[in-house]
Amino acid sequence: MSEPLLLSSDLRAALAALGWAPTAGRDAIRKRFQFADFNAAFGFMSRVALKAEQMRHHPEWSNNWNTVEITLSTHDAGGLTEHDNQLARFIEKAARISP
Ligand code: H2B
Repeated sequence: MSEPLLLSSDLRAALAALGWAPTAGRDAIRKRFQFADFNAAFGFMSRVALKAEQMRHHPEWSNNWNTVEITLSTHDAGGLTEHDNQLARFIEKAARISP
């Protein structure tokens, strides 16, 4: 399977407008999400985990009580691709429905 092309600057700008910041030293984006409590944070992670497994595209992430930090990049392509754009958009929706 060939990897998708690296993401266009327009899509990168759109993700930046949603709060996804470029990371230093590699072609990836990151964002911190905060929830009411651990239950909400873990519920959010569960929804994202199921989607990631379905997509076979997995976030690099960490959780500390009500906070989830997520980095997205396509390892096989060595940078940001449409997979990251799709997963970031799903993550935005999942964050909106998590209390
Ligand atoms: N996730 C991410 N973020 N990037 C990848 O390149 C990637 C992945 N590759 N999840 C997938 C798994 C691949 O290793 C398996 C074999 O599908």
